[in-house]
Amino acid sequence: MSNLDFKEQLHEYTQWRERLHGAIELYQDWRIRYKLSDPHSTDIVLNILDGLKSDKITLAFVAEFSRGKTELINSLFFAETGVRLLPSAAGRTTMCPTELFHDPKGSYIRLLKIETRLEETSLIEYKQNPDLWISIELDCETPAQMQKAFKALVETKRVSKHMADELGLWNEREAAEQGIINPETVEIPCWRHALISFPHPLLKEGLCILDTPGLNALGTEPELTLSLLPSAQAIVFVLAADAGVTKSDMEMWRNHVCNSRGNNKQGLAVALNKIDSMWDDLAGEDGYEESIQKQLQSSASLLNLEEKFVFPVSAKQALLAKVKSDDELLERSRLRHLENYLSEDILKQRREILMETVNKDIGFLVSESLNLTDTKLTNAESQLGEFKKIDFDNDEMTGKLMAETRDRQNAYMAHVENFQASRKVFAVQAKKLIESFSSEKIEIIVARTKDDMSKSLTTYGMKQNIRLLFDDLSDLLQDSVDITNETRLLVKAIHKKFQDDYGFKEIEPQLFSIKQYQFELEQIFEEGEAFRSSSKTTMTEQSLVINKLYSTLITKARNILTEAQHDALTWCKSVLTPLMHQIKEHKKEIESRLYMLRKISDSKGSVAESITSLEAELEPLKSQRKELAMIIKSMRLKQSQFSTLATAA
Ligand SMILES: Nc1nc2c(ncn2[C@@H]2O[C@H](COP(=O)(O)OP(=O)(O)OP(=O)(O)O)[C@@H](O)[C@H]2O)c(=O)[nH]1
Ligand SMILES: [Mg+2]
Repeated sequence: MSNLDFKEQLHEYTQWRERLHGAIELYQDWRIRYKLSDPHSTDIVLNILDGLKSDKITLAFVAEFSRGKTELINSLFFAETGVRLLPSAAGRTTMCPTELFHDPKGSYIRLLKIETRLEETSLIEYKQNPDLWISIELDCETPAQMQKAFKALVETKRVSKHMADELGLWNEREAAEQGIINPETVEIPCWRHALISFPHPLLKEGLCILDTPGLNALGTEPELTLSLLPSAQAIVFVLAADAGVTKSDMEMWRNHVCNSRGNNKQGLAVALNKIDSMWDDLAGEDGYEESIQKQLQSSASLLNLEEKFVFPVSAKQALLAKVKSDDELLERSRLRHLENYLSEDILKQRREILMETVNKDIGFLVSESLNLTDTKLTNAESQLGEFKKIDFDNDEMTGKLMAETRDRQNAYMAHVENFQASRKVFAVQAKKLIESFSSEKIEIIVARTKDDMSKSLTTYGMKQNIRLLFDDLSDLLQDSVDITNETRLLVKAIHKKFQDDYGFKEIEPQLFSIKQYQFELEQIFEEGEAFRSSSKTTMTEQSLVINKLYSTLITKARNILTEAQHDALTWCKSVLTPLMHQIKEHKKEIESRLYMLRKISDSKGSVAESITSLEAELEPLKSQRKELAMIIKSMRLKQSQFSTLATAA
């Protein structure tokens, strides 16, 4: 498979996403046209549409320095420029995490000064403020100019040992291992982070690439391990076949790669790079193959990963082969297998994840729309059937029907009153639920631990405070669990009442659950634990790193709780909507029945006319139902949710 195939697959994926977006837009139009939209469900639909529009596929490349990450990125994605676009060389090259993507606003390199590590501002906040970055414009027509501009990524400078220490970039033990003892100055990267935007076809399709420097950067930049890597769809961990799995490769794999996936190995692949260096003239082709297989097996076993996710490659051969259009060399580089995995498996997984979100958020709304449309159609059909059978010349019979319908109307008024009363009770409970996530409660906890944190004199003390923070946040969520349970019971009881007492169609209310947020909170705590206990951070008293870890964890925890509150609010506002729709529908049905009966009893001659008009009313309902069925089909939602669909299309 060539680079073009990855491009084609990505293109196909983008088209699929656009089709799904189009289908959901059609559904939203349908809801508006048939007056079935309400502000909260519209919010849900618009959110999904936004998410689909801004969806990106992020591939992260992680490894110790000099394993060949950058060379691999060049060979996978940028070979057609004909140059080694991103700087790759022996020794430490890439000095700061680098994100490559396409921003329609322009082509640039943005560099964030290393000194910003001293500020409390998070990377996410910096990203929202381009003025705080050094910006270099890119001339995308000339790859050579771009190649030159990219040299900025490897810039370093010398600063005093004190300054390096303050920035969290001085490691006494590591330096001693390299024979550096008490130096006056230390070499550090100039930049903390780089953002590169240019209109490469793959990047334009929504691909983002994250190139990272070795363990040093990961160990000192918690936001990278805890935010950027977990949000990547795939992480390619690069090993050098000639070096095997070293101690620091292992540490990185465990603490930064596996942890960032919450120990779920989905979307992880290992590139066993530099296989060309294993070539031995004396051993020949068989010996070469044998040593690659041996290295593959031992790497997979050490990393505890299935062998099919380990891809032996030679990035160097692949880049050269692509630039020189040498098919034989490309075959020898074995890049094709890794490309296949990225384009097929990763894109397929992403598709499934998106579909799951759409099913979860839109599925419920669609199924409610379908239910309501079905009810309307069935009612209209049975009313027509009934009217056709009635002997309208019999005044007594017509009177009886009128009286019966009026009774139904009175019963309906009772439903409405009952519904309003239930809604009031629910509103009180809902308020309690939403307040249980209130940001004030969170900020009190954060302020308390922050104060303790500033008083901590040791790294150990600071770490203990992080634990306390999470214990308090977990307790807060536990309170919400109890309130959520009460609320769920209430919602179930309201629905049961309308079903049992008034014969309403069964509605399975969507129930709010906070398990997901508890899980997410636990997970970031575990990731934080792993990060703080990784040997890189325990080796030295890195208060700056711990402080950064603390603020990264707080930002993440705050986001989770804000999301929980937002979801609770949306849920509270929309959970009774299906019931309300049924009540409204019921009202319309009774009114139309009364109207017809009155019309018929006033002028007996128009019975046939009334039946014709009832028949005519059926047609628009049928087409409303048919349109919906087509939209559902084009969305390809999980069919099990729509049991009546088969009869409609
Ligand atoms: N023999 C051989 N050398 C390679 C291969 N891939 C990369 N290299 C060399 O290994 C060195 C390091 O490659 P880089 O791509 O800069 O490695 P990196 O992982 O990005 O390193 P840092 O940016 O320092 O973290 C360079 O001299 C490359 O030419 C390969 O497949 N075979
Ligand atoms: Mg590099």
